[in-house]
Amino acid sequence: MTGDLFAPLTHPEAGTETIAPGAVLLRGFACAEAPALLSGIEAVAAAAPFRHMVTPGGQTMSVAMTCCGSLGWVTDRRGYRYQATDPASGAPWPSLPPAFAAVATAAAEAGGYPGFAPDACLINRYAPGARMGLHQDRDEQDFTQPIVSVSLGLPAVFLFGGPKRNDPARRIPLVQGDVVVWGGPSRLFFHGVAPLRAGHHPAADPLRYNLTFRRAGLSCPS
Ligand code: MD3
Ligand code: FE
Repeated sequence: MTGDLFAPLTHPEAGTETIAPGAVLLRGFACAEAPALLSGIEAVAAAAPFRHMVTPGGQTMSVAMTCCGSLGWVTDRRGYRYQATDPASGAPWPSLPPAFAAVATAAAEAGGYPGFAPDACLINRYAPGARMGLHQDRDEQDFTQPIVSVSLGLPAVFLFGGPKRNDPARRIPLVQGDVVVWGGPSRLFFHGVAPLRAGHHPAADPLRYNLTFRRAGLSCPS
């Protein structure tokens, strides 16, 4: 009964917006799954705690990160890479919580990329003031595979540039439940996140989380 009343608000296609060639914004796509996703983050962080990693240039990142899946993204003085184990413990990364893969695959399909099977999920945690400078995601092996991002907790302003670092960046506000599927020509576009503004959020006070689902290795390893 109430499900029927609210169906139009949660219907995936209702909020589908193409923001660049191959990039699709699904407003509110993961709203219903937010509690399960936040529980999943807690479970992952219990086994692989959030940490502030160091860039090859020696800067400590303001965003705290952890990973799950068969591969995790890491950075240290030696460079950026994916690896199967958590450098903090030497243990394999926790597996993807069940709710994670389901949302990523469904969102990718809604965005026009059926059959997406992520092998890595990077979990970013932003406290007020944390930011992510403009960068490309190019440590994955197959750029024909999209990246799916899910925003949780406090709102943020996403910076979305173009194929060149100097291309002007659009500012796109993202709130809890918003999902973006980045594929096709936009897959290698520069992007970042403006410094998080302080605020309160009932589900994640005072933090923002972002899940990025990736296919880091080859889809059909030979
Ligand atoms: C556009 N994270 O972890 S997700 C990252 O909100 C990262 O934490 C940001 O950038 C965050 O690498 C933004 C959105 C995103 C992810 C991958 C992209 C946008 C992208 C790849 C290509 C183009
Ligand atoms: Fe990125």
